[in-house]
Amino acid sequence: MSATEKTAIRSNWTVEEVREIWELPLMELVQRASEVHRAFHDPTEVQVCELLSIKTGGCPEDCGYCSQSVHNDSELQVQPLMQLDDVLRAARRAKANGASRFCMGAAWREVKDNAQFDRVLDMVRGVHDVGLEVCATLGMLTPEQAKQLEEAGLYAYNHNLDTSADYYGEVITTRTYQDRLDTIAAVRETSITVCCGGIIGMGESDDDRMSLLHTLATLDPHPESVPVNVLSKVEGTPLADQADVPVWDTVRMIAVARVLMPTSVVRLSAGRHLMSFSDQALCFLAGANSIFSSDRNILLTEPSPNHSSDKAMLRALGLRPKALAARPA
Ligand code: SAM
Ligand code: DTB
Ligand code: SF4
Repeated sequence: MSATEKTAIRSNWTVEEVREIWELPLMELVQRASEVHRAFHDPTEVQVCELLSIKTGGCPEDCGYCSQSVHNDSELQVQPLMQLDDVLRAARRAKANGASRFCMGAAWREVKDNAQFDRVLDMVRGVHDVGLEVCATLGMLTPEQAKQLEEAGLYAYNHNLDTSADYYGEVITTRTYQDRLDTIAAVRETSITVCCGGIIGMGESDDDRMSLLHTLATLDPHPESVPVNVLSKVEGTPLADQADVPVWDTVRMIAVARVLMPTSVVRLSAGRHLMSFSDQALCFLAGANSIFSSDRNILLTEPSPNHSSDKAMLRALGLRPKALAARPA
């Protein structure tokens, strides 16, 4: 790889170029991704994020992977929107545990202009005041709602494309790929950073994975954060019986994302609870530089490694949690 290739940030990748990178022998690919990673990031740092489900279950969307959909038969207990104080208490705990980003998730199809959204805006202001990067994932947004979140101090908005445009309809029928792209565009009109990625292990083909990466890497600019989720198989959902994802597939997905989107933070997200420290070490070598960690062993509703095991892992690997650079504006 030439020095120019190492430093070029491009949004004009062709599908053929993505395939060429994808098809590299795995260790060659990891080596290349690692070089890109080192050219753009401090390879000893990992961003630690904490997730909190602020409104759980009862979601009208039919996402085939999700425990929170009313269309799925999971055992989940529905919980209404949390109170502000409880959220702020969780944010302070997250900060004490070394997290630099706090992400609030709501099982909503879209944000509605009502008292609940006003409460979420208060949560954004409050978590910002705790001194953390505030992220939210609340479903679809209008441009006006994105503006309100920006004014409240939101740092990032998570809205995943999940899979390829072609495979999308196999997983979700209650909204379109274009709906997702429209919300991402609404966020882009503000200063809020975009967190957008997907899930592997839903029965999609390699072509679908490449297509998702191509879509993400041809957004201009690239999403600042790219979560790579491995399906957490939830009993009672249509995807409960999917095959396990070999770690090599996760490593390949991360490495190609790293090569295509050099400046983005690539987050090793759902599914990490089933990975050994050495599996995760390979993912960090391949360019992952962010994780979700939890003090309750839970992501939103599914299992997560906790802060103490993650601290032990980072220590063993000679990695350290990324500090907040400066208080976000
Ligand atoms: N309702 C909002 C939405 O869908 O955008 C926000 C919450 S939703 C749970 C956030 C993301 O989590 C989804 O887009 C999906 O990519 C991921 N996710 C949900 N359930 C998952 C599972 N069982 N395994 C892996 N990722 C999952
Ligand atoms: C993302 O890409 N992964 C996180 C976060 N963004 C919101 C969510 C993972 C959810 C895993 C399933 C659960 O805990 O319910
Ligand atoms: Fe609802 Fe989000 Fe779950 Fe889909 S992923 S069912 S939109 S909570």
